Amino acid sequence: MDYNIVEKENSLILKNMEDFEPKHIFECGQAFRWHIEEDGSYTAIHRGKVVNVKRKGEDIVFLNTTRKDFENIWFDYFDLGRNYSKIKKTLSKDPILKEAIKFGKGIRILNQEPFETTISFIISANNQIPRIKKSIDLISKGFGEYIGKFREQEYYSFPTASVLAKADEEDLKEKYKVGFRAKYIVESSKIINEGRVDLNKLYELPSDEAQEILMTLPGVGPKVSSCILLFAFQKTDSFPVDVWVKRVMEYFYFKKDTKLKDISDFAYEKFGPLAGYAQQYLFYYARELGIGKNK
Ligand code: 8HG
Repeated sequence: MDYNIVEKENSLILKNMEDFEPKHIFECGQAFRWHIEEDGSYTAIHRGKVVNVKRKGEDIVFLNTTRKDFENIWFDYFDLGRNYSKIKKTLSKDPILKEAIKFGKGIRILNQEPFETTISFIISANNQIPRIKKSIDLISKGFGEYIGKFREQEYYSFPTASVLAKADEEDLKEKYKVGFRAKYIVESSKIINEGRVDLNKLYELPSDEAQEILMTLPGVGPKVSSCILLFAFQKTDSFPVDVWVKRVMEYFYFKKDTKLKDISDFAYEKFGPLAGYAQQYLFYYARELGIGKNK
């Protein structure tokens, strides 16, 4: 991706960034570890670093970081090596996607940490985004390491598998509000910690093989694994179908109740390796506008 970066006092400025909207990136459903500030900027935490991001006219301003961290960490996290204009152009051939993209035009799919993403989406099953965010926040404060303060808010890293493997299930249920998912969190952490599942291996595998391995973890089914594949491993052909995606797909394409598997097969046929992006524009569009909710 072509961009022009300028360093100014305590900030880095990416000039003329079209396909980058902090609100769309953080609020489109893919991530839970961000905080909206009074000035409308977003503060996020990733790999033990805290960054603040804001749109200012045509530019994107990064605060609380260095050029080195931008190049080593944030470039990859924000998927800046990818040409979203091209993705949007291809997907916009479909008239429904064209509208969804207009709505969420600045979405980028973040490259999040595998273990954190796995546990986060185990927590997401039959859950609501504000509650998912709350549990992840509590877990980080309770089990993670203190990283630092930004604008009076304290930030903690997400704990490692070895730490969560030793967590008490009852404690997770009561104090961290994860309900029935407590045992899945502890069991999956144990399996990962003992190396019975090696998350780092999944980067190199094709989506279906990586998915099969993820689904050996307790609490990880087709939907949860599709989210992990897309949000941590860049498997962009992955098309997670949750309630919102089901609704929006039925509303616009099927006009009738349709099985989850039929929806994801259809999406893969239609969008191929861009299915994951299509899903994200659709999820955000459906959830923000309540599409298909009262059919
Ligand atoms: O980005 C997401 N895509 C899909 N398809 N599902 C998601 C995303 N984010 C997210 O939290 N979910 C799921 O939707 C988890 C939970 O089942 C529900 C919350 O609205």
